[in-house]
Formats: sequence, structure tokens, C-alpha cells
Amino acid sequence: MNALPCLTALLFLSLPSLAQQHPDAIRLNQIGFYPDAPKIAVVADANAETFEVKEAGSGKTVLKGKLGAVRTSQHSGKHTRLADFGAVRKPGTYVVEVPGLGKSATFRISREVHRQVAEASLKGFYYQRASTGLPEKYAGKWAREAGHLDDKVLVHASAVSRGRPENTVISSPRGWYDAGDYNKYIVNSGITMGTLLALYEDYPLYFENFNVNIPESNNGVPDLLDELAWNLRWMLTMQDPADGGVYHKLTNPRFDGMIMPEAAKNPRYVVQKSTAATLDFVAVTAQAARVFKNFKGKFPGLADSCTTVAVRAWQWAEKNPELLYNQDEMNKLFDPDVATGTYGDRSVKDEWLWAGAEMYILTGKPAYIEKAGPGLEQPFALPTWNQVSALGYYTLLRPHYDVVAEPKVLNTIKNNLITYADGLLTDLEKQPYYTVMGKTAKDYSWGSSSVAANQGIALLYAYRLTKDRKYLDAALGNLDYLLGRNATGYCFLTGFGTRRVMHPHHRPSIADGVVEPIPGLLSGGPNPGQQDKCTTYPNKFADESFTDNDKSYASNEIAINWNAPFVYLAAALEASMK
Ligand code: 9MR
Ligand code: 9MR
Repeated sequence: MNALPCLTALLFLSLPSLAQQHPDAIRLNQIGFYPDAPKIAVVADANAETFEVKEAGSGKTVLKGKLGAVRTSQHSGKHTRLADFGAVRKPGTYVVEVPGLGKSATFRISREVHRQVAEASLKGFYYQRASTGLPEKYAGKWAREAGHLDDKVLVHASAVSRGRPENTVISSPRGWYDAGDYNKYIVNSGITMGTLLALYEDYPLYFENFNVNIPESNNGVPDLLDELAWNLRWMLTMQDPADGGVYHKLTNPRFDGMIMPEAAKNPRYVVQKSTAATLDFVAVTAQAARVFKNFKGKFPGLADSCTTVAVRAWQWAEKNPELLYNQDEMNKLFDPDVATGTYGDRSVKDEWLWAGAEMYILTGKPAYIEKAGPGLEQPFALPTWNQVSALGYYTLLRPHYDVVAEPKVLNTIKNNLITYADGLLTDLEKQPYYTVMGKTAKDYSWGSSSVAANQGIALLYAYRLTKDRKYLDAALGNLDYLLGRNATGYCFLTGFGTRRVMHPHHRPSIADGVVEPIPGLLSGGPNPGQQDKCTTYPNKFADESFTDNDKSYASNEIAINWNAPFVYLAAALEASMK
């Protein structure tokens, strides 16, 4: 018999508690906590009993406590216990120590504790810019050459129109790379822009003093809007001048290899127009027209052209109310075949709702919102790239100067949102990580980090509507989730945390020769689908199906539609916790 088991048993007996040294078992927000907010660490060990909070420098104990009752994960059956140290309020740097297990990550208690993650996650969009070099002055050690100039893009056979026969060369520069790949997709740009424009509209004052060191910083426009203008200008080029319809995407036929942008030389195409892309374009340009009209001096003509193109795109959609993007069908009819991200949607009801809501608030014309029909009365659904009705609801709920939605409709939307938020809070007390994120396995879809962030945003709207602190605390709990209080123990924002993501599926991070990945990018997070078939997942449990492997595009890619709600959540919490 092997001697090792006996030795382990011996070691075990000699310890004061049954817990074994295992600091990774103490999981908390690895960045920190606001002085007057809840503070929770989760101990993934049923045998631990007590905890202490110590000052990181002096080692002085500031709080001793007993861990809460044992909880069991509905996903893995594993046990956890909570350390509640909300009583520690004094700004400083601390660790949580569990006798026998060890010390947690070092964290701060301070005001503005999430300012840096909010800034970095917005800066993440700068690093995603296509068609431009990133000088060291702004990009530091992640400086790179320009790639994908996109000034000579081909019209794909699926996208021909009057004046633009197959292989017509058009210019469609700028925009953000979608994700770990280098293509640009209107549908995913849509939800991303909508989320970030909403952030600006909800917290405009906060962005008056939010500088993230981009080339446009200090031009008299909030950096958030400067960054959005980079992608907006690209989106405007995606409208077919012949008829107002919008190309679904600008893409290579196949994904580029794991190379830097400047090394990519494959031809790029705009492909088939679709109703989803066109309506998302309507919504974004209508919202942008509203926002940018206050910056006419810096963006001459931009707001007006946004209104014009929104109206034209809407008219195209009225003529093509349900032209879905089906890549397989398209490939049967046209060459070259396209194998990149599909963002294909089976229903555009929610896109009609979002676009209608934005056009209504922009113009005051009820005909736009009437298109949404009974959709306005539907239960609240969390936003994702193929379900955008919530963005319309958020816009209708927001106070605007000129236009007010009908009180009855507003009440229904408000009640539906609060019902949804209350649903999130149900049984929160019993959750293994004490977060609304992860109550059901379906939260752990591809890009689950964005589910956590979007739940947080919905909770913040509920908080703003009711002023009930429980929603704010739960939103903060989801930020804690993303920054480390989760079953993987990872902080999912690159560049941050003690247990950090080092190998995201992100071409520049892989190819640039710099050890650290590009900072401020949100990893997709646990996804038991494991569609990438990576062999390094720890197991199949929903809440642990994550691997920090750059081949794991199903759990460890980054994407603009995941970063956007993270920026929203972190910045909105900063603005709310002042
Ligand atoms: O890099 C691609 C990533 O952006 C996508 O999310 C993913 C799924 O569509 O596909 C990745 O590309 C892989 C391709 O699908 C299969 N061959 C390997 C590619 C790189 O990992
Ligand atoms: O985020 C998308 C996810 O919901 C889908 O399940 C998945 C497979 O179709 O694609 C994801 O989007 C990817 C896109 O197709 C290509 N760029 C990378 C995106 C993030 O992985």
C-alpha cells in the first residue's frame, strides 16, 4: 500500500481544525468594498468554523467572527459558508483569514474602490479599435500597429444592390473588433452601443470627469462618448445608400489565425442585409442622435445624420419586416462561404420594440411605438444580443425632456421590471455564493459574465425606481461575483485580481508577445456547454465550467457585448455609492 494516505491522515489529525491549507477556498471580490456596503467572503469548505479580518500591513486583527451555516451548491453539491464582515468600515487594506485554510486575496475598503475597474473596462474598448494603431502613449506595453484598415471592403454576392454589384469596393473603417476575433458585427455592436449610451443617459454627470487616456481625452466631450463615436462612425458606413438597409456584418470568410491585426491580410466583405441588424442600427442611431445633439460643436452634423439614417433604415425595415440572417442558407446560394460568427436571430419582435421605443422618444411620433404592439406588456427579459426589448424598456422608463410615454404603459413596464428584480432576489439568502447570479444553471450560458452584469443593471433600474437598498446591494453582489466571489475563484476582468485571467481567447493578447493579456476585458465565464471541447475544464458543473485557456472560446473569450454591461455596472455603482 502507498504510504501517502497515512501521511495525509496524520497531517490532518495534527491540525487544530479539520480544514486544510487552501487559500483559494476563500472567495471574495479581490478588488474591495465600499465602507458602508455589505462585505461577504465565501469559504468553500464545510469544516472551517471561524474567520478573522486582519489589516494587511500590520497583521492586526480587526474582526473575529463565526462562519454562517453550511450551504450546498445546486450545481456541484459542494459546501460553502459565508464570512460576513460588513462591520469593518474603516478604509484600509485587509485580508480575511480562516484558521487552517489560510489568507484570502488582499483587498481594499475605500470610497471609489471600483473606479479603476470601471475605467479599465471602458479603456478595453480602445484596445478593440479596428483600423488604427495604438501608440504607446495610450496603450503602454500593448501598443500595436494599425490593422484591418477596412478601406477596401468587398460587397459580398449576398449583399448586391442597385449601384453596388458583387465585389464593389467600399470603405467601412473604424469600429471595434467584436471579441477575440477581428470581425465587426452590427447586431452585437447594437446591444453594446445601446448599453453604453444608456449608461451615459442614466449617469451623465459621472462622465464629466472620467478620463481613460485615449487620443480624444480632454476634447471637451466625455471619453465614454468619444469611444462610442469610434464605433458609431463605422456603423454609419454599414447602411446601403441604395435603400437604407444595413449589412449584417463586415467579416472575413473565415476567422483570422492567432495573429496581430497588422498581420491580417484576408479579404473582407459586407454580407447580406438583415432586419435584426437594420433595427438595431435604427435604435442605436436614434439614441445617438439624442445624446450627440448636446455636443454639436465637437461632432458637427453627427446628430442630424443619425436621425436621417435612422428614419431611412426604419423605412427599409418596414418593407422587410422579418428578413432573418441564415448563414447556412446564404452559403448555399452565394460564394465565398462565410464561416464566422452568425448572430442569427429567429425573432425580431424585440428589435422592433427597441427600435420603436428609441424612435418614439427621438421624434415623439406614436406610430413608432405602436409597432411594438403587445410587446410592451411582455414580462421583462434580460438583455442579450438576440433579446433587446429591455433596452427599449429602459429608454421608456428614463426621464426625458420632451417626450413622455403613456402612463399606463410606463406602469406596466415598471411593474414587470420590479417583478423580474424580485424574482432575482427570491431565495438569495440560500445561495452558495449569496449572489443572484447562478441561481439556475441557465445563467451559465456562453458569456455568462454578461448575464451577471446585466442582472446587476436590471437591479440598478429597480433601485432607481424604488429607492429600495436591497436591489442596490444585490447589484453590488453581482459585481463581487465578477471580481472573485464565485465558484471558480477567478476575477473575470483581465488585469485585475489576485487570481487573474491570464490566457483569454483574444487574438492580440495571444499574439503580442506580452505576458499579461490586454487589461480591462471581461472573460466570458463558466459555460457548461463547453462547445470548444477544451480538455482543461475542471469538471462539468455549471458554476465551475471555466478554464483559463486561450483555446477555450466558449468560456474564456472576451467580447464587446460582455464588456459593455460590466462598464455599466461598475461605473453606475461608483456613481451610486458616492
Ligand atoms: O476565434 C473564434 C471565436 O471568436 C469564436 O467565438 C469561436 C466560435 O465561433 O470560433 C473561434 O474560432 C475557432 C473556430 O470556430 C474553429 N477553429 C478554431 C478557431 C480558433 O479557436
Ligand atoms: O456570444 C455568442 C453566443 O451567444 C453564441 O452562443 C456563440 C455561438 O454562436 O457565439 C457568441 O458570439 C461569438 C461570435 O459569434 C463571434 N465572435 C465572438 C463571439 C463571442 O464568443
